[in-house]
Amino acid sequence: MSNYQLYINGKWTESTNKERFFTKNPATREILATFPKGTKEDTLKAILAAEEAFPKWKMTPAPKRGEILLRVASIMRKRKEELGQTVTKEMGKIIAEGEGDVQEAIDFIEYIAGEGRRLLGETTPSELPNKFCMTIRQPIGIVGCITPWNFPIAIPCWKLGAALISGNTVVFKPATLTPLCAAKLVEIFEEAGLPSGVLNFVTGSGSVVGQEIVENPRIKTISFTGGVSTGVDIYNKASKLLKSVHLELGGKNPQIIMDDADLDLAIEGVLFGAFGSAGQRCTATSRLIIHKKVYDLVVKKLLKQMKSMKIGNPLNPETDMGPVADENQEKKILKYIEIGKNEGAKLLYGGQKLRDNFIEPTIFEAKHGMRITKEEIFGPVLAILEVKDYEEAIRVANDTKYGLSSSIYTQNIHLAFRAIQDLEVGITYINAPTIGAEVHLPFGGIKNTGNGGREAGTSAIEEFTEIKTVFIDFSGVLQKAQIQEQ
Ligand code: TXE
Repeated sequence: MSNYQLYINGKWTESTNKERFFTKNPATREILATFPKGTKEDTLKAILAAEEAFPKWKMTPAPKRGEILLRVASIMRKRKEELGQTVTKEMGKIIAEGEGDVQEAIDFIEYIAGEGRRLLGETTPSELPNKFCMTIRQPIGIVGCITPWNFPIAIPCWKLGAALISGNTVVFKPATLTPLCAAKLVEIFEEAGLPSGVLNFVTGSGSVVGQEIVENPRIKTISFTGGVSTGVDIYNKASKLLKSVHLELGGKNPQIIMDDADLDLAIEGVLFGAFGSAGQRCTATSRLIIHKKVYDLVVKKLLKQMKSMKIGNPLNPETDMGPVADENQEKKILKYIEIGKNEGAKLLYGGQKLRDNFIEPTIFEAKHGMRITKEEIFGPVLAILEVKDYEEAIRVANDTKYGLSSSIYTQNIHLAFRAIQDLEVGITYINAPTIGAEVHLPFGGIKNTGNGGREAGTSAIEEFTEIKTVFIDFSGVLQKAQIQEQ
């Protein structure tokens, strides 16, 4: 077991606090490593280090910044197996998904490294002669990245990669459940040659380290992924300082199966979407909306498939679903299973705790409007709903306060295109599950899923850059826009 430190100004540093917390394997309860409970003073040190490093990093040509990121990706590739295992041991998702988490990070870092040779602005004609107009992108300054535990390598890389290529320096606070993945990532950035102070890493609680990141005026932008109530709290506090805040919050993602769908494909999709990572993805399928003509058949086929799902050791490649992330997740998910039963939803499959942190994949036949069809459970619990036609399917799908991902299975091209138009979300899949983001496309949602921004793709750098508009007048005379010469 290792005892990790904070990483401030290019050095692994002791906290001002001697207290430590553990990170545990949710499948075995084995303690994996210990970390300092970072303090306000530690966070301030990290912020000052980032502030000092900023001018030089900002002036480092973006393609050079990209070269360091490419080295990060290359080291991650070499260590992919070990990192994948760390994800699985620390967070509990099955090993294929653990390695997938790492691969997503590699893909994004490679993609965003190339952005160092773009960081595109616009050029446009001026309304006046001999005048040139353009926009350039500039870094914002010090940014705070606060990340969750469900993608402990990929989500930090989405944020760190985009922040760093844009020329910002960073204070990074990982989730308290998954600091080991984060620390390994920081070691990789160090090994890749990132200059001291450009990336600073402080472990500890949201209410101490997170709060200082949010409330310290030196930090200009906050990038956060996590729960809605935390996101709203951060938004309220940071907005008082006019910080820009990017929030990536939850989902209540529907998969629709129309009567003409390839049912076997749709069922394969929902199993992957609902029970992958034990349902602990913001894009997890949590509502299955089925056309009445195929409802009984879909349910029958689905339940048959469920029986062959293997729950157990997530490091075993044969396992389909591992544990949930910790005892709080377990408690919350079991509470929702009780809520479902109490509000009259019919338990079709699962519903039991198998052992500590292991919950059976669970399916309820529900009525639209029940809490299990509205609130994010963030666990392996699927609510299925019967609808009479496409219009009702869309009405039910959209009647939620979230708006992240969605999916429709149909062979009817008219319905597919209507759904693209009608589903009120940030992401729509046709004939594919609600999960499966690709890093070169924007990721994010509407309604309570966030506050309008998108991560990944070309949108990634928007979060971390300021636009400067530039006018160059080479006429040699004073020209006045909007004011007519007499
Ligand atoms: O999230 P939190 P938790 C949802 C999901 C899950 C629930 C709780 O429903 O069950 O959130 O998970 C830091 N100021 N999602 O408790 O609390 C915290 O330390 C600043 C959906 O893990 O939102 C961690 O680093 N920071 C989600 C990060 O915020 C604070 C993924 C997220 O923690 C803070 C994860 C504060 N006051 C959870 N309080 C998704 N969209 O994928 C906490 N933090």
